[in-house]
Amino acid sequence: MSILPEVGLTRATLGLGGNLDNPVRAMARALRMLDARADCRVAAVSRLYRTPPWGKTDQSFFYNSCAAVDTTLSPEVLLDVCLGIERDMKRVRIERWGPRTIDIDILTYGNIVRVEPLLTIPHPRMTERGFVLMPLADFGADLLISGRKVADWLGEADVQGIEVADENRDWWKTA
Ligand code: PH2
Ligand code: MG
Ligand code: MG
Repeated sequence: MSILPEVGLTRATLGLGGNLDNPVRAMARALRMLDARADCRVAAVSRLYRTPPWGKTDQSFFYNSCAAVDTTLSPEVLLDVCLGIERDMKRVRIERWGPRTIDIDILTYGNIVRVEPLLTIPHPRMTERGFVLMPLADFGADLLISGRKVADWLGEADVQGIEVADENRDWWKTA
């Protein structure tokens, strides 16, 4: 990943996942839709992971990934864009933490910290989730979250059962 975004751009990181229909294709399409926008550029993408369901365990394995996006959008508008992509892709979500076709979460936005009902940054549960930390560490191991590096949070996280499903960082360009 390039060290710094261009002047005027803020680097946000996103967590993507899904476990219904074809989540890999859904994540790939979502990343391509973001990259195609004039106000967003995908600066880094993790490897692709297959992960055991977290929170609600009686459901299918997920596929997860993370991406860095350099953007001129504010956090609120970036969230709207991500929710719009979820909607365009006809996101199906049956229940909280349950099966879904695609989920796009803002993990970080520059180094801002905010707690708001609709958007808390950093993502409040990211430091406990191996399925977020492991892909994020592929390009953001030194990123600080609440004063600690992603790599350090990852060292304490439960990563049991998480597997790399595709080593190729360009998986999203073709899937
Ligand atoms: N997302 C959830 C709940 N549980 N488990 C895995 N493995 N991956 C996810 O993306 C995931 C989850 C709610 O957003
Ligand atoms: Mg989520
Ligand atoms: Mg979400």
